[in-house]
Amino acid sequence: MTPRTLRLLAALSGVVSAVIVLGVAEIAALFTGNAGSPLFAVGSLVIDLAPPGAKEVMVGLFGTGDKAALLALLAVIIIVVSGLAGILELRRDPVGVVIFGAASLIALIAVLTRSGAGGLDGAPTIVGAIVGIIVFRILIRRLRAWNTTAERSTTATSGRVPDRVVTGAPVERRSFLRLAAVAGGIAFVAGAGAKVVNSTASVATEVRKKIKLPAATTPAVAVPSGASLDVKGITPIVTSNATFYRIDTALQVPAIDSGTWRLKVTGMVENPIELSFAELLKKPLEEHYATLTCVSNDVGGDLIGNALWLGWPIRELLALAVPKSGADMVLSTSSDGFTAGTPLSVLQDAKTDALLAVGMNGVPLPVEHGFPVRMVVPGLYGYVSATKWVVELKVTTFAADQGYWTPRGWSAKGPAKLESRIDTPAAGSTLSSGSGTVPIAGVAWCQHVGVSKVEVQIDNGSWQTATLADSISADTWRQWVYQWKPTKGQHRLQVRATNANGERQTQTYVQPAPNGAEGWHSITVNVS
Ligand SMILES: Nc1nc2c(c(=O)[nH]1)N[C@H]1C(S)=C(S)[C@@H](COP(=O)(O)O)O[C@H]1N2
Ligand SMILES: [Mo]
Repeated sequence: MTPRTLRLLAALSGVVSAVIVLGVAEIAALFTGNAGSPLFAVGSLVIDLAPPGAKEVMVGLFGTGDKAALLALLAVIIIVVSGLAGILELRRDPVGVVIFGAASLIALIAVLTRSGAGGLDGAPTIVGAIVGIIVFRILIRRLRAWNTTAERSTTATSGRVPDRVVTGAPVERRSFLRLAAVAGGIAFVAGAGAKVVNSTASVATEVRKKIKLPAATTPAVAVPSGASLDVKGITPIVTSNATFYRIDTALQVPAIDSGTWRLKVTGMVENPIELSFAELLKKPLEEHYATLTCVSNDVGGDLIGNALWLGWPIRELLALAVPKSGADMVLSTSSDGFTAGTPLSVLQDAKTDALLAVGMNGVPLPVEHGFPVRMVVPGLYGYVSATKWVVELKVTTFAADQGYWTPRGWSAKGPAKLESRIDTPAAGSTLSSGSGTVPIAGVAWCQHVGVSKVEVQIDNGSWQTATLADSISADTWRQWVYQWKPTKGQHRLQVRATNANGERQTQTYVQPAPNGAEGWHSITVNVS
């Protein structure tokens, strides 16, 4: 066997053993639940430890694509480290075993430091590591045996056909390859299957199907018929659950059984409260339309949606808890450890429909949007208010506590900013000048204040006032349209909005970090 082949096979032994560690752990996690999955725990730990700069690289507040990228990166690291462990173990044992042990220990720490993890959650990683390391040792031993015999047979045959019989040692070779293929193959297939089962939030999905939400005691205002403009390509006034943007740090969606869910109100309160889902559904629920935006939404971006939320006003819950004087923040915590710091005054304000929401567009919250309960606070960006899978509200102070994104470079407070967006025509599209007028249309929003005016500018022309659709409420976005008579050539279309306080959107571009993007959305179109 050439040194190169030998090294390659040693590396392969390492990688196969890593697959066994993870596969066995994943199978064991079928019994402990997803929290026991080392891959999931390490990935989540990396997300939480990522420095603010890395987050910018991995895009915004972690969209779905970033998570796939993160998992791919983890896979590469695992392959490199385990391959290296194989090579080193062959050269001098137990160096490789020590590397495997250390990596497993890191995974174990990641598992046990996850929010809500219990001691039992460490079991899959330990079982996986034990099985993987045993197979690893056997593989390396068999590889050595194969190599020794191969060397001997090479020496023995060197006088005759030196270049062809290098692989010799059929028994040793077979016993190595068989173990690597069978153990690695089984661990890979069964582990991948278990991973799928572990990551589908099946408990929550099943429980959710059986829930029947009560009707709202205070129904939402009806959507005025004039709220939706008849323009092709404009954003629908209400966003469907299926198309509603999703932003969270959860590598896998938390699966919560609403039957065992509890919300604790803690901290600076006279009466700590614990609330079950059944108790919550018995409260006088209200339904409100509200437009939710992500602070990462760039000018012209689509991290925004408008839905009908059903829930219990948070101010009523706080009134029962009775906050102590001096408190100025509510730190809400998700079951997965995410936190948001919301001004107490906003949550207590009688004019702000801040909800402990259980319903979204007429159905129980979709699992990925926070089932069974989330917060929705009109007028604030999601990262400081819209905690999904919420399990605790701690009444506290901005001086004493910070939400998840604050130490990561985002402002402690995040009121949503006035913005507007052109939906149609599409940027870069080509229109024909023969078709009379072309609608330039889109949405504008300034949650909790409202939009009073939208203007459109073509090239360097004067600003034209667009027609505003009716608004549902100040908490929701508003559609607008301007009928344009295009002339041949390339044109720049620009939009700006004015809010109900008479403040106009500022022109200077400001990037999303640390407290939301600013600037006028502009696009270029061609007219032929
Ligand atoms: N548990 C949890 N809740 C969370 C987040 C999160 O990462 N974890 N992200 C927040 C952010 S940044 C936004 S913009 C909104 C997005 O809610 P959506 O995914 O339902 O659109 O959820 C908020 N609630
Ligand atoms: Mo966000």
